[in-house]
Amino acid sequence: MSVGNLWIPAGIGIGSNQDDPVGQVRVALSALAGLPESRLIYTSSLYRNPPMGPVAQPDYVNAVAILLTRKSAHELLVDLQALELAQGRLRDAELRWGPRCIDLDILTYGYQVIDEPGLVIPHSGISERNFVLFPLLEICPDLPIPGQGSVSGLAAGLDGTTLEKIPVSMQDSIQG
Ligand code: A4P
Ligand code: MG
Repeated sequence: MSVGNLWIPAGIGIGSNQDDPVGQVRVALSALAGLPESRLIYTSSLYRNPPMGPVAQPDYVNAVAILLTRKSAHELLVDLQALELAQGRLRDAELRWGPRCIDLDILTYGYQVIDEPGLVIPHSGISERNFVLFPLLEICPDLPIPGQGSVSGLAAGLDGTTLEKIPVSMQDSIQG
């Protein structure tokens, strides 16, 4: 169900560690800019960083974006999964926490808190993920993470030194 004329700010997390991650993240940012009933208003830099979690895998490239959207959170999730599919993500063949060509997560959706089997907002683990909070800090430090505080407050408790900002000038000339 759309939310009528209301434009809701939504934080989107973008990650890739397969098949030219820098290129994958850039394609995803362009695709987000083309979503119907949504407007891409901010994008962070791209950050290379080591994989989090139990699976040994290549480094990730992560970024975040802020959309204004008239879609409901559930509709937005459908849109993001369609973009993942269009970029060649084969979810069924993947390991949980394993490598992927593109992962698009809803980090926040306005002030909403949703805890359902197929949709958890704010995205679980946000408070421990430097690759989410530092890119958010770059573009919207005051963004509220409902129930948890602000981006700047949460980022203050994390180490950002494992994140390497990828200069725009390098993005055309490097792979992976
Ligand atoms: N789902 C529930 N809530 C949400 C939400 N807020 N946004 C459901 C998006 N999806 C949400 O997701 C599995 C299910 O989560 C979906 O069907 C949806 O209904 P998925 O994308 O198919 O599977 P996944 O990617 O394995 O799960 P998830 O939760 O996105 O994985 P994580 O936790 O993001 O782990 N290390 C670094 N440095 N950077 C990374 O980006 N990513 C992962 C993946 C591991 N390590 C990483 C990174
Ligand atoms: Mg995901």
